[in-house]
Amino acid sequence: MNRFDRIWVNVQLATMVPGATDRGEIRDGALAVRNGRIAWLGPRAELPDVPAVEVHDAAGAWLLPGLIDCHTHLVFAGERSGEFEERLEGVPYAEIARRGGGIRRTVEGTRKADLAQLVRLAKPRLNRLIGEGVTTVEIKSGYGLETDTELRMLRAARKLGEECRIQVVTSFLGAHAFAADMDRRAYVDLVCGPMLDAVAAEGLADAVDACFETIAFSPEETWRVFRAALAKGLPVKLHADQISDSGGAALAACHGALSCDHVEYASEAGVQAMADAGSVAVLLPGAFYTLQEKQKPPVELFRRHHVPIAVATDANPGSSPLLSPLLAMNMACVLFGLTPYEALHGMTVHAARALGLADRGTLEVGKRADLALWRIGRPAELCYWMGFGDGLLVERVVGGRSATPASIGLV
Ligand code: DI6
Ligand code: FE
Repeated sequence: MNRFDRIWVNVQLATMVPGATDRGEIRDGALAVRNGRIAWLGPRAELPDVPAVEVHDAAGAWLLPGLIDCHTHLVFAGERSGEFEERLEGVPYAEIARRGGGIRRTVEGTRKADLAQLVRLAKPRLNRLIGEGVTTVEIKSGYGLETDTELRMLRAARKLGEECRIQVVTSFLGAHAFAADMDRRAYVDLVCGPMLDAVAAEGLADAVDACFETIAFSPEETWRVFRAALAKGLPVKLHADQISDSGGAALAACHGALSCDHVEYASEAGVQAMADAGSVAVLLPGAFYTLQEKQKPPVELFRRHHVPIAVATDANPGSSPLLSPLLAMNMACVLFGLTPYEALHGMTVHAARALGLADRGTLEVGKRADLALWRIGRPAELCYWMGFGDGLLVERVVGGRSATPASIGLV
């Protein structure tokens, strides 16, 4: 066995392997990295006698897979604090949208921003995720609602990945809302035709998302978007059953969706369909909290039908201005009743699955060496503290290379 690039010793390992004995925890362990991948892990006493370029004494800290935020709208211009005030005064989200607020307000600002501005505006938001140990982030389009801006948003997302030492997965969300200046059919024709053609031709999207709701895209319109995506070889995911049981989960599942997101109103039939399709339920407690929703997602049904549960920030200027993955996990526990370990699986192994990524999300030999080292007494602490994430992070590693915020200039 030839040399290792790095070894951590005197470290507690939380592997995040679902169903592992002792919840996948290895005390007084060691983990070795070679060529950007995990090469060995286990009890320190069993560490093979192999030379390493660097050996790090972790002083008893906990090593977990880097966090994965699998649902964000991080790229946009402007802010909507005014609507926040209106909602606090009792104006419903749908009424704000009817008045031309909501997504369309952000569309106006995003269309006016060039690529450099979109990157500059998103970077501080991304820094917050990085400061809490995120090593992979999903970023959607959806604030252009016309081809040039949708493309510019996805290019900005890719550029952020290059500049900030984080893995970025992109989702085309042209079907986020309807453009104000064309009728529904014309807009769906545009999304399924020229827009998706341009996105696919430039390789800008890793998946296609849509918003299926009574106040958004209909079943037929969503079918059209999904068929067009699958015809391009792109997997699909869906904002589903967020404010009503519209059968979104079942519709997404029958297209083999990677994930169904929000799903507060998912029915047992929809959950069963997700289980049959292997779709992940992505819970977005930041939107539930911000919109003061009352209907919680059917966590007990997801458990009973063995539907993997992921957790994400849904970072966006309207329904979820949340930029703390640790607070998202705390909310998933407190508001939705997840256990801390379910929430941790939700931002590691299940989040990877929601993005169709099998090469990350657990500490296992062969997986990407995307890691986060934490100064905590037990993994559940990551779901317990609120607003202290960057105080707990000791080191962040992307592809085997240290990428701690200070070391990459993100402070
Ligand atoms: N559901 C949401 O919570 C976001 N989009 C969606 O379909 C809201 C995005 C925004 O308000 O800007
Ligand atoms: Fe969203």
